[in-house]
Amino acid sequence: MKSLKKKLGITAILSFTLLLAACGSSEEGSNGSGQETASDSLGEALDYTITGIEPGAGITQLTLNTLEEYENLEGWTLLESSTAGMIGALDQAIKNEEPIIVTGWNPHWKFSAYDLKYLEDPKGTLGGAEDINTITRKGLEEDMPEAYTILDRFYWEPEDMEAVMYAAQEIPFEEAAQNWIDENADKVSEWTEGVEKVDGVDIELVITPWDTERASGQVMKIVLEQQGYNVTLTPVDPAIMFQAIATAEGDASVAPWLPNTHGSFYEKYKEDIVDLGPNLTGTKTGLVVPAYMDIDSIEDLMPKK
Ligand code: PBE
Repeated sequence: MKSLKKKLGITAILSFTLLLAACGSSEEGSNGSGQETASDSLGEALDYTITGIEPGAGITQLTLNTLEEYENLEGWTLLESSTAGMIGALDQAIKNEEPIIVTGWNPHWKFSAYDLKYLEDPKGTLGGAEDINTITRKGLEEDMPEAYTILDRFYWEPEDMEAVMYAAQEIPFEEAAQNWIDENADKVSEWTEGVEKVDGVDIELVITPWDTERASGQVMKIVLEQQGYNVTLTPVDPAIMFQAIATAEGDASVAPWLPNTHGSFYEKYKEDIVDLGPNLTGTKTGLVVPAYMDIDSIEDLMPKK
């Protein structure tokens, strides 16, 4: 798919070369102690490696916890790289019909580009099904009641977010968000109805750097600009995002994935932020594999020999 190719920049190609180099060739055969199962050879084929994304992502920490919690994942490692690197490796594995296990989430276009499935997570150490919440700094309600009201009302569906994300594969996020707002004036007016306009008040939105939040962040930026605000949108790692809101360096965020993916940051800062609840429900994070792989659960994986 053309748009996919566009997304794979130099980083993806580089990471991907490294991944291939790291993988080596895997031999089918005896393990020396008798029978070798399909699961054993899967581990060998993958070099006992899960292909991950950015070190600062919530899902990276959850996956490291997962490697600790499941005894059968003894000897497995997480290869941290970038979202583009993960997608490059996934794309290449699927082209070659090879196995791969990635840290994945939705909404994400990889689920419409490829036939993928989540591995069952009986211990529940990965995110599972969760929400994206809106948080603000303390005092925002008093200082900027108009923005606070809009942020508090902001709620949309996964299909809305996906519409912006998918459009943004071909056009800039700003444009994709503006088009969505133009086409969904009724939804937007539910958030802004009766709210007074302001005259050039500065507000700082803090988001994370993934497409899901680039979509929601851009939409909220434009909605607040139409209301008269000067909006800055700053993408940072999840840990910094929570810290920025807790220390009032930033005013609000529409990006926390809760209760699990960003749960540890939330616990750390919950006394110092205001949680306005979900702006979207129905996200998911977990380990993701191509549907052709003959494995359904994390527990099907075998420890390294
Ligand atoms: N994600 C997408 C992020 C949140 C949004 C799942 C890659 C994370 O793991 O922090």
